[in-house]
Amino acid sequence: MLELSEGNGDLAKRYGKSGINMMSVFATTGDAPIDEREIKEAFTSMDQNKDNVISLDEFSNAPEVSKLPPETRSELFDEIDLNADGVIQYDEFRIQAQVTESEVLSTNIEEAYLEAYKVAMEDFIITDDERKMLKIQAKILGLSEQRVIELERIHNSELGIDESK
Ligand SMILES: [Ca+2]
Ligand SMILES: [Ca+2]
Repeated sequence: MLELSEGNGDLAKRYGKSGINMMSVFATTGDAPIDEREIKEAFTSMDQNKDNVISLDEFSNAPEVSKLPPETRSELFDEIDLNADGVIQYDEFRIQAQVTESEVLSTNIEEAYLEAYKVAMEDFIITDDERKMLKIQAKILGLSEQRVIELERIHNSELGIDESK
């Protein structure tokens, strides 16, 4: 009865339990950035009595939330209710959606790229083939060239590698 759907199970593996719970609450698959309109729509559909705040009952009745165990529902609710007044204001909802999205998405995507980069960098040399593989990886993950450069630089400086040629 309280089992997550199969799709959520897959995402949970990718994002971790709390990540996917939050992501599904905000009505996003995590495959594309959330925009403000989607956040507003998710909020509006949850606010059943249209008083511009979401009560715990309204929150629990939301389709994605109702799949969760009751204790998880109230944990999530408390997490979103930043000023702890017992209802979720739109600002709180939007902030949490954006924070969650950026944390969950960027952490996982960037970690996935860095995993590939670490493998390629095991011998501290990126061969042409490895560079090709990394470029494909970045493309699949939707990372910009600029971000890839930054990530590699951060990683290298953590390893104490001087990149200057
Ligand atoms: Ca309401
Ligand atoms: Ca609140």
